This record gives sequence, structure tokens and C-alpha cells, in this order.
Amino acid sequence: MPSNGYFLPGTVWSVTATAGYQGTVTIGIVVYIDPSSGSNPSSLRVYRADFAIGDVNFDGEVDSADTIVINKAYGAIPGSSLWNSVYDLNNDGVIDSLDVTICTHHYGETTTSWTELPYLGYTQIGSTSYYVIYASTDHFSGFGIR
Ligand SMILES: [Ca+2]
Ligand SMILES: [Ca+2]
Repeated sequence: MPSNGYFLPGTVWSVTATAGYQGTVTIGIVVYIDPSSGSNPSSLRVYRADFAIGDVNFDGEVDSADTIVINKAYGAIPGSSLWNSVYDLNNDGVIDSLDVTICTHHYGETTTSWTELPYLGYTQIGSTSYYVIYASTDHFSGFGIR
């Protein structure tokens, strides 16, 4: 976990909707709490990350690593094995140079916006040290806990 207390950006959960959807949904994120830490699951909250446009690998910065993954899916359309709607930055149904151009236009931008989501409680998974922390969101994005 990085110094800002969130999960590493690379391990942030990314949720995308493949069909039109509007409304609020409940999400649950599983977290391990070391019993010796004294941490209380009721103190944990779910945050939504609003990534910079072009940060398609969700590592917190727009750079050449993002254009590399977009280029690996070059030419992909919905249904093809390399398709990933995250890389289709202009939402035109094909991953191509227009998406690379958008990405490079945002080079150097970083993810700075984290929004705490409404807390809905938690449940323990059996008698383990794993808990599911619940929150509601109306916006699919990346999510983390702190
Ligand atoms: Ca990135
Ligand atoms: Ca596109």
C-alpha cells in the first residue's frame, strides 16, 4: 500500500459497464485485515478513483506505458480478442491512432481525484480475517480502500 493509504493504483479495481446503465449500485471490496494490527473494518471506507484521461493502465499517470497497451490492441473492435473498451478513448468502437493521439495529448497528467463513496457497512467472510466493505456508486471507475 502506498504512502497515501490507498491500494497501489495498479491493483485498484476497474469496473466498466458494457451495457447502458444509469443508477446507483452497491459494490463490495474484499480486504484482508491483519488481526494483530488492531484495525477495525468499520473504520474502512471505499474510494472511487477518477483517473486522468489516457491513464488506461490505471497506474496513476499518463505516459508511454499507456500508449504501449493501446497500440497492442490496435485495430480491435468490440468482440475481438484484444478489445478493451478502456482503450477506446473516443468511444467510436475501434482502437486506433485517434485513441493514441488522445492519450499522448494527456501525457504527464496524474490521477489526483479520489472520492469517498457512501458507506454501507461491512461483513466478515466466515471466521477469517477477510471482510467485504460495501459502498454505493453511480459511476464505474477504479476503486480502493483506506
Ligand atoms: Ca498510466
Ligand atoms: Ca477509438
